[in-house]
Amino acid sequence: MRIGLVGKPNVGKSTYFSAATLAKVDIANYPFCTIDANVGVAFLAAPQPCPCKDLRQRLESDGRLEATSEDDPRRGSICEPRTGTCVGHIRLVPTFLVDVAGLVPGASEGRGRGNAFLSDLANCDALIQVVDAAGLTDLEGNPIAAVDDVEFSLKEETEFLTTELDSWIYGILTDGWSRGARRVQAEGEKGLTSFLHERFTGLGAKLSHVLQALDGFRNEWGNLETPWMWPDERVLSLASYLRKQLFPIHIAANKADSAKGTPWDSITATGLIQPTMADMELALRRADSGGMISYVPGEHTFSILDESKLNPAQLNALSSMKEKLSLAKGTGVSELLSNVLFGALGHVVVYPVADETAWKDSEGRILPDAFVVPNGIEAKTLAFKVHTDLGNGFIKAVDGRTRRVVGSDHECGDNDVIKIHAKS
Ligand SMILES: Nc1nc2c(ncn2[C@@H]2O[C@H](COP(=O)(O)OP(=O)(O)OP(=O)(O)O)[C@@H](O)[C@H]2O)c(=O)[nH]1
Ligand SMILES: [Mg+2]
Repeated sequence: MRIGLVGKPNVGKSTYFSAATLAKVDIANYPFCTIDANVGVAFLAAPQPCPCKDLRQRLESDGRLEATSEDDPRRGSICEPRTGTCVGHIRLVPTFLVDVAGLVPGASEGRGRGNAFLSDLANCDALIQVVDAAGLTDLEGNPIAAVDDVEFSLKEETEFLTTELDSWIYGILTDGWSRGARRVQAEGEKGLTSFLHERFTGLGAKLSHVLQALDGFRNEWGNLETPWMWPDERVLSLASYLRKQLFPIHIAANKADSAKGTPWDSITATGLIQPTMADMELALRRADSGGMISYVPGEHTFSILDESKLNPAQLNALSSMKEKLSLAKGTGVSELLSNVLFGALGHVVVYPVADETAWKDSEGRILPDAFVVPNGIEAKTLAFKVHTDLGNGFIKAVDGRTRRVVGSDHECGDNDVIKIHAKS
């Protein structure tokens, strides 16, 4: 899974990226600070408690494990994650995040960094547009004292991104359009569907995306015959329907700490809208990894570990952050990522194991892997994700909770523990 952070320059994309991945990247109050896209891994809490919670209960009631001791640093977790961590049965699972260079109006015609960064978005499953809810920058990202009308600037900011993406898709579409039109002439509607599917597979298009886009497009414009006669306006509209399917856009109304009121309420978007304070999230995570505070991303407060080690200025800064954090009910950074991944994209977490009873892999590690996959993924597709050999040799799977044997088309759901049997 890959989530792209996009938007005009100087809104806080790199700050958001750095806060979520703890990667060191350039952050500065001027436009085009980021030139090449940064790619990193963000760890997010799985929607449900790790299955090691159920496993612990089972082992405890069988008398094979002592109850969790008060001073257990892992607060009861007994799994051994290969990537990510699990404390108190909160399992952190990975997702890729891409921090893209700032986009300016005209990017699809090559302004700013032009098509280069549009292609950085090509493999993203969803986009988060970071916008400046405080109105401290103009449309090109130059710092200004304050915009006159934040609601208007937010409207401009969100509209320009969809316009740029639409024209980018339009460019790809018109590039081979006459060939596409000829296929419709020869094969009818199916020709159009397969032409679009082929044209946009490079951008991650699935057949379902194309069919859904065509559904909406047909409702607005009527039948799909004679595309060679369509005016530009109609082709552009098709581009827009495709864009909505390929790149659903969610909004991070960033710099919420410096915003007056709640201007994000005026944003109209098809996706999620979440006020965020990327700057604060970054400061809190750094203070946590530096041992100054204890902060769990997503929570509405934090605790200072040893007040005697801090000077009055640091204590003051922390107390003001604490107040803002509790007022805003968190920084919104990981909340939005989780809502995009598990809510909007409908993904779930599945735990493949080699031993369906002990929930271990072949080396005896408890629940080592957590896969983020589409809800309802079929057992055989999951097998391929774990290892090509498991997919190719797939015989059957066993549900680790019910111990029922299931077939290749069994649909896996959230928090499932699955053993896959394959020919070796
Ligand atoms: N007040 C406030 N400032 C923020 C917040 N997040 C980021 N900033 C500031 O906004 C400025 C731009 O941050 P960057 O992360 O470099 O922005 P960007 O969108 O990556 O910019 P480009 O790479 O130039 O496109 C920096 O001065 C940040 O400290 C926030 O939540 N609140
Ligand atoms: Mg940047």
